[in-house]
Amino acid sequence: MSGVKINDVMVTRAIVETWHKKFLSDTEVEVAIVGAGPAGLMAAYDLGRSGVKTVVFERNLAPGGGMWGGGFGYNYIVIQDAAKPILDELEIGTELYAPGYYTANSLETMSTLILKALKAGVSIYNLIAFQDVMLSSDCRVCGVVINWRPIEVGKYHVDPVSVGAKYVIDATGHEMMVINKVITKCGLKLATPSGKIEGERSMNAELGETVIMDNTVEIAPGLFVVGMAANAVMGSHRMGPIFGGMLLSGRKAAKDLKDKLGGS
Ligand code: 48H
Repeated sequence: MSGVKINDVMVTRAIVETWHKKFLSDTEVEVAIVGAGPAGLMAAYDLGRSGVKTVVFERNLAPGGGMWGGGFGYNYIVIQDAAKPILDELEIGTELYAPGYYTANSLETMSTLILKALKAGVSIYNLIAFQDVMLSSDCRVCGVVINWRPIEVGKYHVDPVSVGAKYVIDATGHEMMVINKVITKCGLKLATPSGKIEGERSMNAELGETVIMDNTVEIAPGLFVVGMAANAVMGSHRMGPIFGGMLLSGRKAAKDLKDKLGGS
């Protein structure tokens, strides 16, 4: 083979220095998104392409959340009319199954979302777990506290680090990890009927998909909620493997945030 001889140590230095440089530039961002599922990545893509400095923290090795497995482990998802234009815009193939029901390959859909978000300038950090929020003295969420996922899994006593953000998005799906933290540790009142977590309701895709946009709100000062977490916190229904609402919810949060950031 021609060209420069490969030096093993140079490979190490290239990776470590490049990662550190990137991470240092991401310690203060406009929007920090916790969870790289479809809702979080959709929001990330829209924010990134609008020039909003956006970072995504995902605890798993692979971003993608619950989309890879489609429904029942069959790697296809269903999309309804309202969200079809998003797949067209992203050049993701769809097939009309019946009026109002499109199928899309879950691998194509998710890999496209990841790629589009990255190409839009979003930083995605995998293997990083959200552990806590940063709270300002006037009780506003103003960043995230993170640690390496293997440290969390190993239950090692290693203190986490903080990343500042003007806004944080809880995109952690059914688990609502960020919201749970602000409820238990910050005592913040949520923008829900009771001020607390209402809790997810059983399957009803029609109802679940109808209300998800209304449920996509600033749920506590500085904290937005998208996707399945939005329905879970508001006491709305789950919807199974129809994914249009996840994408529409991510897009709505990005729009609301762009309006807020533009105005601030
Ligand atoms: C870092 C974390 C942490 C943490 C979790 O579950 P997701 O795919 O979420 P959504 O809302 O984009 O999509 C929901 C959809 O996948 C789904 O489950 C549906 C439609 N269900 C309907 C039904 O009836 O069941 O992604 C959330 C992501 C995952 O990748 C997690 O690993 C990640 O968040 N995450 N990342 N730190 N502490 N907790």
